[in-house]
Amino acid sequence: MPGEPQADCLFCKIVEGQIPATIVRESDTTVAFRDINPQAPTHVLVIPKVHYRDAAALAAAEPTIAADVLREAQTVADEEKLESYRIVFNTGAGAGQTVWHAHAHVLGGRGLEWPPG
Ligand code: IU
Repeated sequence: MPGEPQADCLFCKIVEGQIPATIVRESDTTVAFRDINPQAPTHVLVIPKVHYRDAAALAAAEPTIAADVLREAQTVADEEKLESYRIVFNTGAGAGQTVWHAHAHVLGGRGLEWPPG
């Protein structure tokens, strides 16, 4: 069922505390944790607790929770004292998405080029 935990989803396991993660924030609807393979001095992922395969599916089904993810990502940027930063939702394999549970990347602490690769 859309939104239900998926047995084979690592991010659902992080939500349920079944695998460890360095959690920096948690709300009723979201969890934020440090990326295991950071691409910048600050690299935090913000995920909804509900399972949707990508940001588009989350926004369509649960727009309020999608807004929660964005607000939490902004709060992470504030707490990390990032002056310039990027909040990214890689959506689809061609855009580099590798984990099929919606997530926002919060990247900062170094110069970020535009356009991204
Ligand atoms: P992507 O946008 O789907 O490519 O991002 C997935 C991210 O999840 C990527 O940056 C991984 O390093 C990160 N990640 C993680 O932090 N912890 C994990 O257990 C796994 C992936 I699997």
